[in-house]
Amino acid sequence: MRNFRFARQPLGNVQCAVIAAVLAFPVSVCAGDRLHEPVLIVANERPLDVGNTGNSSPFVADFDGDGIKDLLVGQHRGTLLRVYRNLGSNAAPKFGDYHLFRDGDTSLSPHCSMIPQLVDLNGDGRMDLLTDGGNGTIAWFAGTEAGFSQADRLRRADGSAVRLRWLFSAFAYDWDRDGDLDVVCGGAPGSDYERRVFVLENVTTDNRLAFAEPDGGIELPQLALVPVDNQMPVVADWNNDGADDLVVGNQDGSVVWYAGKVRPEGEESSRAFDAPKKLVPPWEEGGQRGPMARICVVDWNEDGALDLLVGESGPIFERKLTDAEQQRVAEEKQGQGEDLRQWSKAYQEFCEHASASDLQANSKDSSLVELRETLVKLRERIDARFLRANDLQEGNQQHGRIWLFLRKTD
Ligand SMILES: [Ca+2]
Ligand SMILES: [Ca+2]
Ligand SMILES: [Ca+2]
Ligand SMILES: [Ca+2]
Repeated sequence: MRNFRFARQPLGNVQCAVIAAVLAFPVSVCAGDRLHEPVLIVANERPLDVGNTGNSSPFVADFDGDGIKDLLVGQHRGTLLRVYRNLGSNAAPKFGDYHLFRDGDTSLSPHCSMIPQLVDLNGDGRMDLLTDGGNGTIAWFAGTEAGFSQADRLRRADGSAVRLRWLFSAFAYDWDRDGDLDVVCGGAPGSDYERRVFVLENVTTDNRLAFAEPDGGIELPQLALVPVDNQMPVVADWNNDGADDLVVGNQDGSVVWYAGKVRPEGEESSRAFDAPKKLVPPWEEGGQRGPMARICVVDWNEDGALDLLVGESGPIFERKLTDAEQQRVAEEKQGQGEDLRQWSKAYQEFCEHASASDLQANSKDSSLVELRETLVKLRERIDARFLRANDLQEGNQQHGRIWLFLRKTD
């Protein structure tokens, strides 16, 4: 991931346009005294909104490797991940249409939320994608020359999948400072790690990515003072004092900051944190912004100070599709019909061929293997079309917008 913190440029026209566009949407959210009032991220000249069941989860990174940061937005429904390529610049991002990560991948559990982090998890020089994997697992897609591989689960040293009861979120960071990426997790209610942040240590050996059992949980001062459930911790040096801090998004829509204590020179002490400070207040009934603060800490406007992007599971609204979206739905439905016809033809051929051939020799029959592969590919394409069409529905839905809290620098 590129570091966007150090270039200093003034607010560009696009940023001003974002703020201007948002003035049309009255905002009643109070920010902490070091943050500006929030504005909504805009795509195609209207507020970006994943709709459906909301649960928007932002992450900023250079997805396509052109040196300009892009915006990834995970959502819950259909485990979809939107990729908005930045059509502007690093200091003044601008977004239009999105495409879906892996074009509507169906290899993940339908019960997981996409909470994306683009990071080189296995240290091979290519960006990988880390996300919630559903059912207490953590999924990752290894970056490859051609894009990304199918999802795999994070695994223990014995090869079994890491599975943690009611895990909520995962963020890769070298927590123990030994040069490899560990995974900092937030717990969900009802779990052993409720209201806790815990770490899975990277114990990779012989290039086989592996993680240890969770530690006992990080003792955070006054954690109980904030109504934290479903925490989403990220590690960042929020106050730029050289010590890693924890910035934690919470189910109630609040975001809190635990400043890391600066270690004395040369001392390898464990991590310690100051009492939390509230960066963003909880959501309010009847307010503009919803709960479920999934967060990304990034210097959005390249002024040298870290800013905050916050997703939501927002208020209900009636979604209407644009002409372009209606056109896409029609295309997906037509394509699905064609794919289904091809699938049933291939299936018939497969059955005829299989019954005529020696069962023992089936596995070596190259035309049968080919037919089987065709069937699998068609099935994947049909499922992906279904996901994409399902994402474009009208009617009452929850907002899933992205709120930008810019840092005050004066
Ligand atoms: Ca990698
Ligand atoms: Ca480590
Ligand atoms: Ca710090
Ligand atoms: Ca900034």
